[in-house]
Amino acid sequence: MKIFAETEQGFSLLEIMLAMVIFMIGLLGVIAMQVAMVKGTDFSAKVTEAMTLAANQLESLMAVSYTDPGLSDTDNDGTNQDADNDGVDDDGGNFGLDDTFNQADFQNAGIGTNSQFNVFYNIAVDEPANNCKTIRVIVNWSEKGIARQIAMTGIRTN
Ligand SMILES: [Ca+2]
Ligand SMILES: [Ca+2]
Ligand SMILES: [Ca+2]
Repeated sequence: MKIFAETEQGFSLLEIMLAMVIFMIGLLGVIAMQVAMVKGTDFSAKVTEAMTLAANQLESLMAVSYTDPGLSDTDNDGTNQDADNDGVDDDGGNFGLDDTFNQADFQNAGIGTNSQFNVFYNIAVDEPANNCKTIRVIVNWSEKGIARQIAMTGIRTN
């Protein structure tokens, strides 16, 4: 009887340690989940800001006059690149539309929250058809050392 009473009384050290380990594992799981959620919201906030920056840039370029200096192919890699008029860049490029940094027609580096976004845009003249300009806005930023980029394209008619 006394033996029964002793075994039923409380938890053994092993049981307590086991319970603590299970609790810790559970806690770590919760922490990991929260970290992942914070990372997720942080990333989507950046994507949202990048898309807003791109949309604003594109919107202002859609609003200016067709001959505005801001709508020029400054380095000329998006003009007269399609002599056979098939919509494909004859020298195998992409009318310079995907260019960033010094290769881009325009750049506005270090803007937005923490100056972490770079906005670029390129103009292809008479693409995809004559009297049209293709405008591609690219926004890039670095996410924990990984380069991220979004792009938005618009077509202006004369
Ligand atoms: Ca260009
Ligand atoms: Ca071509
Ligand atoms: Ca270029």
